[in-house]
Amino acid sequence: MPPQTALSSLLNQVGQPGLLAHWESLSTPSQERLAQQLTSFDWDQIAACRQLAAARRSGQEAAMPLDLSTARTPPCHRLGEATAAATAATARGQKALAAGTVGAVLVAGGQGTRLGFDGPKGTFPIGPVSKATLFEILLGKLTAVQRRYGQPVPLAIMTSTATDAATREFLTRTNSCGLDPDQIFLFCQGTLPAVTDNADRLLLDAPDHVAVAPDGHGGMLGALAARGGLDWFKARNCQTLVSFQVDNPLAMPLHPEFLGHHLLSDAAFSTQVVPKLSPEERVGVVVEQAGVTQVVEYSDLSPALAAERLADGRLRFFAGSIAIHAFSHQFLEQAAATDDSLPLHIAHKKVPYLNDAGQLVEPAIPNAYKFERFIFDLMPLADQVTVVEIDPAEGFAPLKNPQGAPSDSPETVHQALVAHARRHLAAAGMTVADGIDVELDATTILDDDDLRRPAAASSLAGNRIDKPLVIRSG
Ligand code: UD2
Repeated sequence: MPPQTALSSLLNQVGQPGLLAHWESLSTPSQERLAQQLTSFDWDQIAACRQLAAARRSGQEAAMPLDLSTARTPPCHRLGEATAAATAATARGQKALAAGTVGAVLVAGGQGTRLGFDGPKGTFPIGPVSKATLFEILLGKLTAVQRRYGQPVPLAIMTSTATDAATREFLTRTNSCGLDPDQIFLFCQGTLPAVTDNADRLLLDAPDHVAVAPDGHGGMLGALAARGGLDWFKARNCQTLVSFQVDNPLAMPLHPEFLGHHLLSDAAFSTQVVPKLSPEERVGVVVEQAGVTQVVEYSDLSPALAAERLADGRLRFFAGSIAIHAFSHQFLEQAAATDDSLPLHIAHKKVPYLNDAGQLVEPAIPNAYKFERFIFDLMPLADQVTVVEIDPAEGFAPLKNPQGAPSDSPETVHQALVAHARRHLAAAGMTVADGIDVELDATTILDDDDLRRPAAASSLAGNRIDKPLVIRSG
């Protein structure tokens, strides 16, 4: 532990002497905990956070809204169309999967706060019949890919300080949801301290701890690089990496046609979008302006711009990002080697803090700024960006809100999963009685081809399902 004088002089230098307010009353382990945290901070980065907070406070930052006057929605491939380009893309994606050159990154650092769930979101049970968790469904899809193509898909899972221990415990308990533990690289994202809304101070949330928050899913880039994840993928010959979010059990990150469009266009960055139908949908939009493609987050789009429509009735900015991105490994490596390749985003939040009397205050209104990085901000750095539009009924059912909410709730996700299963079973010639929940087993059913395999058919009597059932393939 550095001597107190060294810590005091560091904190004086960076204008935060108040962080040692309780030092004298701390036990030695607590002093060590605080000293460790203070010396691990990147104070240059914190200075950048404070500058951004000052700009937000003085209105300068907000005074520079995005000028999207000449922006448009970029051209999109449509997944599943019967075209020669789609056939070629599918073949290319399948080749990459069979060669084992594709890796995946699952961002699972968020807590289930909005969902009202106490635990990592990935451990939320969502399988309509099996009650399988989000992790089991999403990791199960990698098992299905391996069964089909004969190669494992190396998977990095990003946790945060809030979800890391519980996620590790869950993976141990579930035998890594059926994956080989060597196939998984678990890493914890970084944090950034909150800054008071006068842009002045960091806050203590315990006498021996500065209030910090996860640094956003963009933290994936720095943390993957710093913890050796990019090298880990390289050692496994993963030339393409696909990132996806833990809250979407319908996600199709390894869809061969998506991968194929990415590879055939030689893109550094490709992304899946769904048609945004109403201006209120909480998805960022992919826009192109002056040759640069980027995601504009929903909160950064003015209501008027979000509501503008094209002559054909679609929204002007209709390419809703669902946060499934493919990158070339080389592109991520280059971006990770460049300081500040991802900008900071700022949000005004309620952050509990210790007052001068040492009592914990839970503020009723926002009192501080939190900072995050978004992985999609790498898009403008890519020479070639490829956008692939998917049908949301096939690949997007996000779980964000608690039971009873009108959208993105356990009920709406349940409905979407059951409707998806019923549609595919019908296409395979099976009928499901009205009101019956059915589920396609993620680990054995990759696509309709698996529904034609004998074990699936033999689990049904006369091709009719009249009780809740998980359909498995042989
Ligand atoms: C995100 C996208 C939005 C749209 C939507 C689709 C952003 C800023 N917005 O909105 O444009 O694509 O998803 O569902 O990305 N996470 C971490 N660490 C963090 C923060 C988040 O791992 O520090 C993970 C989290 O576990 C989740 C994902 O990132 O898997 C998205 O986070 P969110 O639910 O806060 O994003 P949301 O719904 O505002």
